[in-house]
Parts: sequence; structure tokens; C-alpha cells
Amino acid sequence: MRLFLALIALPYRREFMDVLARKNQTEAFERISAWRQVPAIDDEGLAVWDSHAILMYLAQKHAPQWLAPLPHSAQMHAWLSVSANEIANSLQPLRLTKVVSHAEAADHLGVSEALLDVQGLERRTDRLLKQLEKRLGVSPWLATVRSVADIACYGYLALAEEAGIDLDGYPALSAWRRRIEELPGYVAPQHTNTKHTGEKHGSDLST
Ligand SMILES: N[C@@H](CCC(=O)N[C@@H](CS)C(=O)NCC(=O)O)C(=O)O
Repeated sequence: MRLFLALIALPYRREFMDVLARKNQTEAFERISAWRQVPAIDDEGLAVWDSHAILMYLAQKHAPQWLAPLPHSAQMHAWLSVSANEIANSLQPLRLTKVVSHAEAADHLGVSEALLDVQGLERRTDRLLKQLEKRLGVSPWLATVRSVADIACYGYLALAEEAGIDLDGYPALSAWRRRIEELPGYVAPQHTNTKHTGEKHGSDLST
């Protein structure tokens, strides 16, 4: 979200929400985010939640050049869905297991520590990376033209190294990352380098 706001040069005020410490579990936050999840925005009294809904909303309101026109709009929605499903169920939780303790990751994902299937997450991440490499080997952008789908998917791909992934074997995916990083206004994601101890909570889980 920070990245898209920077790319479209839209001023905003940011508030950090510490979800690992469950600071999101309040009725006040629910008024902005129905599921009490980050990210969510308050645009002069209009609450918009879910990263994909926010990207679409901001692009429609301020930056229509980031919306793929027909027929590519179908691919844009498909890749937004990949971000919400395949990435959210592979690379995103895999990274979590590396940047916080396994106990915290399991707690955040709503499973017992014994059921935290890191190998399963690695397998799903591997499939995701292969699909992305295949797509980006034939198209510079996920929806053929540059769109909010690239930004949605980039968030956790930018942090792949934090999930213990080396993208050396994925040249098309790496070139796509570099294309995004060369866009005017680009800001790098905030990296998390230390494991949580259980006492200190400050990891920014949303991109
Ligand atoms: N589909 C939502 C998912 C958001 C989501 O899962 N947010 C997580 C952090 S990355 C969260 O707020 N978790 C806290 C909780 O569920 O209590 C989106 O893409 O914005």
C-alpha cells in the first residue's frame, strides 16, 4: 500500500497497527476495517478495507492509468486473486514463519504450533514462483500492461529473501521486480530482519 501511494504521489497519514500484539481487536478499528485486519484506509470518512479493494479504489479515484483496460482487465482481476489466495496461502505465511517465532506464526495463522506445515508452505511457494516465472517470461507485466495486480503481487515477492527464498533461478521474475523498483516514486518495502522474542511486537506484517 505504501508503495502504491508513493507511485501515485498521494499524500496520506500512516498509523501503525500492531496486529501481532492484537491491537487491531477493537471496535474503533472495526469501524474502519470490518474484519479488523490491515491494511485499511479512512478516506475522508469513507472506510475501505482489503489491500486489493484499496488498490482498485485508489486507482479508480486517482490513477486510472493503473487499471488494465479490456481485455486485459480479466488478467488483472485474476492476478489480484492470486495475491489474495495463492500468495496469501504460501509465500506470505512462509515469510511469517521466518520473521517471527514459530509459536507467534502459528498463533497468528490460527493453528497449533504442531500443525504449522512449513514444508507445505514451501511447496506451495515453489509452485507460485514457477507460475509467476512462466507468466513473466512471456509478458513484462502480469496483466500484459502495468496494473495494480503487479503492485498487489509485488509486496511479498519483494520480501522473498526474508522467506528464505533465492530468486536467482527466476530471471523473468527478478527482471519484473527490477522493473517495478525502477518506477518513478518507488519506495522499498520495510524489511524485518530479526525474529520476535515474544515480548517485543513491532513487525509490519502488511506490505
Ligand atoms: N484479504 C486481506 C487480508 C488481510 C490480512 O490477512 N491481514 C493480516 C495481516 S497481513 C491481519 O490484519 N491479521 C490480523 C488479524 O486477522 O487479526 C487483504 O489482502 O488485505
